[in-house]
Amino acid sequence: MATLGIVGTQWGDEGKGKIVDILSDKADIIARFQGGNNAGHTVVISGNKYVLHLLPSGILHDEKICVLGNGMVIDLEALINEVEFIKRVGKPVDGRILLSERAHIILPYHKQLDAASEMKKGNGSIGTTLKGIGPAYRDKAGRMGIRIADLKNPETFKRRLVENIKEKSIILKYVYGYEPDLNADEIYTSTMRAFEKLEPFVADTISFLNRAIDEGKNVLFEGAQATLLDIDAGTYPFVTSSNSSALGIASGTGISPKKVQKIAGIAKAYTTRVGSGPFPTELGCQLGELLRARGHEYGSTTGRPRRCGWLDLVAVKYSTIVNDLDSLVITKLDVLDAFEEIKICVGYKLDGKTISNFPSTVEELELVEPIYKTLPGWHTETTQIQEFDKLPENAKKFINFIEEYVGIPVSFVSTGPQRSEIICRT
Ligand code: 2SA
Ligand code: MG
Repeated sequence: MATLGIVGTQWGDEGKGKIVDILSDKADIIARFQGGNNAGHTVVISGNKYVLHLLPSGILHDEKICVLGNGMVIDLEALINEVEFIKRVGKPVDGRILLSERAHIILPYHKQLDAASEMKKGNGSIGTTLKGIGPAYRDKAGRMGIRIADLKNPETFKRRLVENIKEKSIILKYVYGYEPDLNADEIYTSTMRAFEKLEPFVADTISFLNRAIDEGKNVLFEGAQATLLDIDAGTYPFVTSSNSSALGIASGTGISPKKVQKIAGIAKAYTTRVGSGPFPTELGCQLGELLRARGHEYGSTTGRPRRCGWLDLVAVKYSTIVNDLDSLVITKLDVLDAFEEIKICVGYKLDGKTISNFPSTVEELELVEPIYKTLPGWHTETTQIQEFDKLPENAKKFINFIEEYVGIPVSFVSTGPQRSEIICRT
């Protein structure tokens, strides 16, 4: 393995958690490089469901080291709760979690600003998870952010906190019309108390990861959200505020791009999106509801119903190029078991012309009409199948069609939430 990145090719919730969990078996280290507790990665082991928001999915393997990289934004309380949860389910944590001292922290004003900004946008809201992610990254880019390392120096932290509270109070009051609820002493005390609990995990993860890779350790980079939610490559402004494609691996872990050897992209056999923004293959009808019901498509962080639609290969092909994917993993194939026929978007119509590229603006993407290829369904349960050759013919045709269109191999096909429900083709 050496170094392998795992990223979503759609709008998130492709099942990255399960795939990272499976591939963690061969890894020594699993590193998250962006995002925060907006993510919801679900792993099912022996019928028990674990939903992780901040810790890499490798945490469920006792002996693996899990890194929270410098590109992440950390809600300290959320991290403490997750560490406690991992301890409660009987997994060791000591020496296994490394929290980058360069990661930025999410403070109460970030959450208040997230809510205020979404409220003000009204119908045009992004549909964020309200975890304060955008405002925390805005402070990072604006050089106002507070990092984990700043908490080691209480004087610096206090000074920066007071400066931030002054600024944010004005914004909350005069831009958004909210009476700010920000008490510097209370925030200082609760943050320092939380930091005390997390201090044993704090590390210089850039040095650690570079050394580990040079020593030949196997490192898995776990993306959260996905390529179409990437701040640069995604459907801006309906994106998250980090580089959630492979573009973020180097900057979010502090390693050179030369050190990432392979990238695998995860694609669901259909498409979902949670939050606002264009979604060309969205199904508003009963078929969309059937996908939602069969795929249990509800946000694992917020519980919001996810929008559902057919597989969009124009989008997946675009992600393949952006990430220079080596292979694809197709997940949730079993959700399609019940369908008479299955549609796949193979092009878009825009202003009467056929296009095969993914537009750069949401205005154009709102206007495109999907061009579909219709394949016959297979009406057979695929969940117990563990060999590709044993899949129904039409399911094989579906996978082969994806491979041909995208031009890279499908290395795994996932047919259910359990670890064992996977077809490995490598
Ligand atoms: P944010 O909170 O600023 O990152 O929101 C910006 C956009 O990014 C989307 N986003 C997500 N999309 C899919 N899954 C995510 N994680 C959770 C899950 C989400 C949930 O696994 O289901 O529970 O609702 C995730 N996180 C962020 C978000 O919907 C906005 O469109
Ligand atoms: Mg998710």
